[in-house]
Amino acid sequence: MRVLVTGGAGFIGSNFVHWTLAHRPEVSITVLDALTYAGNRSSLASVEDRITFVEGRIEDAVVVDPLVAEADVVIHFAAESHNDNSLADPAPFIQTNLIGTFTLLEAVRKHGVRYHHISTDEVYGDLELDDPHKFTESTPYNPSSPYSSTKAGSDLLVRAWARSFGIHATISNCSNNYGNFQHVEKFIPRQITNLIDGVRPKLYGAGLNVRDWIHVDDHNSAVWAIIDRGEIGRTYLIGSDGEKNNLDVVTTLLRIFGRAEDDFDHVQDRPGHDLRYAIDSTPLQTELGWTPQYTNFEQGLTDTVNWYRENEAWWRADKAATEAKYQASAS
Ligand code: NAD
Ligand code: TDX
Repeated sequence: MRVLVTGGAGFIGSNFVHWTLAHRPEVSITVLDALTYAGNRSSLASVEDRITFVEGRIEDAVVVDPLVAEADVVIHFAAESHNDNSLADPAPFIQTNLIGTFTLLEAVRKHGVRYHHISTDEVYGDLELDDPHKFTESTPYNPSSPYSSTKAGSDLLVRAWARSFGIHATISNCSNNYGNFQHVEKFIPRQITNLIDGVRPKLYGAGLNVRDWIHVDDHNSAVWAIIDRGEIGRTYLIGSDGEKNNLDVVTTLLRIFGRAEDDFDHVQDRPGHDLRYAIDSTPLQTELGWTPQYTNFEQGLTDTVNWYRENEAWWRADKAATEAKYQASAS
């Protein structure tokens, strides 16, 4: 099987490449990635000789068309992925998440190639803290930010191309991922690298916002379950019952670092900050037989802390630039 992985130099895409090479030796992988600020070629350094890497943009039909033509499956991870950046400048989100997805869809339509679309639970908006319902595949779309609205728009393009043109597509909407190779702009690696540098973690607002954390390897094993056994045309929600509020995550990290549990700063809240996400992944578990492997969040977090401690060369160059960006948007 030949797979085209867009965004394979990013956080989840690079983990997908490593997971696939470890578990699916029959698969040959081509990565298409623009190496934006979020793409890091060194995330693939240990497997460079086992994959084909193409540097290019998903909006570029001239690049995309021949790569799709020679693939059996396209797995589309590439995106502008950070909410805070989308508030500072939405333009790249429109370009990559909407125009880029459109370009890929046109190519899979032309060449009749199977397509899997990676998306987020943020398309459903947010839940009250005491809402007994979680997101399901029939929850109405209600995105809040420029990031989540462009992801919602890209999902709707996929649904329309499946219905109108009969492309063979599936969609997955996953909750917040954590693990190795995540950019230091994101919540967990930002706080881990702050703590390594002796800087206090930064919590937006009161820290009561809830995210449904899943280890990136569990996300990627679910993606393979959908590619292998998913029903064409369906949307699957991926989550592993990992709801935690941000304050709990910060205090767990402080404990792992042996620091006092109040050794953090409250900083200005994110505008429009979604309160809570929660996924019901029952169909994935009962119909496709998927089960998450990382059920102990504190252990998964400890492993992730150790990875950032041991791989400072991977993140150090991005840290100062990322903090400068946060500093500029706060002033
Ligand atoms: P990321 O920002 O770490 O990586 C994105 C990758 O896409 C980078 O390598 C970047 O260079 C590449 N890219 C960006 N624009 C491109 C373009 N125009 N053409 C080609 N390549 C381009 O993102 P991530 O966190 O790994 O997220 C991957 C996917 O998973 C996204 O679609 C995101 O919406 C989705 N998702 C993420 C999470 C999460 O918690 N991170 C949760 C659910 C879904
Ligand atoms: O410094 C911080 N302090 C803080 O309290 C940062 C960067 C974040 N936060 C909060 C905001 C959120 O409630 O932590 C939570 C997680 O923030 P992010 O890591 O920015 O993730 P989120 O906005 O929830 O979106 C993530 O999950 C869904 C990914 O970035 C998306 O790509 C994915 O779709």
